[in-house]
Amino acid sequence: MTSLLLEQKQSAIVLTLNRPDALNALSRELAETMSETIRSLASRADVRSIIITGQGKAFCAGIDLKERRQLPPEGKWEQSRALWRLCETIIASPKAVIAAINGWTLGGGFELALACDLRYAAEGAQFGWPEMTLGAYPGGGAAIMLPRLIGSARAKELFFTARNRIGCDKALAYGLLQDAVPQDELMAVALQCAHDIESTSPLGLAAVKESVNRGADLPWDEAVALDQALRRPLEGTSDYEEGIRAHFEKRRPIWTGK
Ligand code: CO8
Repeated sequence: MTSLLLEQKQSAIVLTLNRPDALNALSRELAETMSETIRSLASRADVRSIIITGQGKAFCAGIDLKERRQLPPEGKWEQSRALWRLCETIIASPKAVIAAINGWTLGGGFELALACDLRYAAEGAQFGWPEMTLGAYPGGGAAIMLPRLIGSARAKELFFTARNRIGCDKALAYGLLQDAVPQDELMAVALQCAHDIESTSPLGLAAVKESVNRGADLPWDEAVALDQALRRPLEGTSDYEEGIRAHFEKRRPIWTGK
């Protein structure tokens, strides 16, 4: 049984973590396969977004602890690095990456969701950091990503306290989710979002994603310089002309990514 399913739905690729018997825990192999798959989609003009979801009752219960306990220290480090490389690959992808979160979203699974650009959850999803009670560390980048998303005080509360497992209400209140919807509507909502993304230009989306991801933590002048450097080349592209032409011709633009 393959641990990662790939299905194309119009301009979206749905990647489904398919280890339901292990609550979709991330083995090193699964993390590396996901990274390679997401990287391979970067140059696909027919793909505008990637939806990540989980098979069964979990989005992802974190790093594979059964694999982890068998590994020597260097192997444990490599397993953690595979997870962090997966998060970096998602953050660097020029595609919009949407998490469609069902059920348990723990540790590395929460980090996987945080690395995505947009997060929709099924009501009943649970989020948390078990590694804080396992004597470990949220090593998939949560200590970096979470404070940037929700502020350091809230991030510390989630890391430090017994309240480190939260439901959708709190995740919504903290701005971690775009929305929480009934389970049977989750994929339709994620696909609608993917459909909405189709109307934006691919080059513009990739540039604005990079500016938001990198610019937020730069001093103002550097952020402006980055913003201008990303924006300037777009103005010479045929998609830029097409966007304006389509506006005046009152039709949907036909993007080429050039
Ligand atoms: N790894 C491997 N197998 C898992 C994992 C996991 N993370 N989580 C669940 N499973 C397996 C269970 O062992 C069980 O398998 P089996 O049937 O063979 O015993 C099966 O999935 C179903 O699980 P449960 O029977 O436990 O299901 P419940 O509904 O009773 O409980 C829970 C669900 C609460 C989610 C429970 O399974 C649980 O606590 N799982 C562990 C969660 C966890 O601690 N995840 C790891 C977090 S640490 C992490 O991700 C680190 C990221 C960064 C790396 C940096 C260094 C730490």
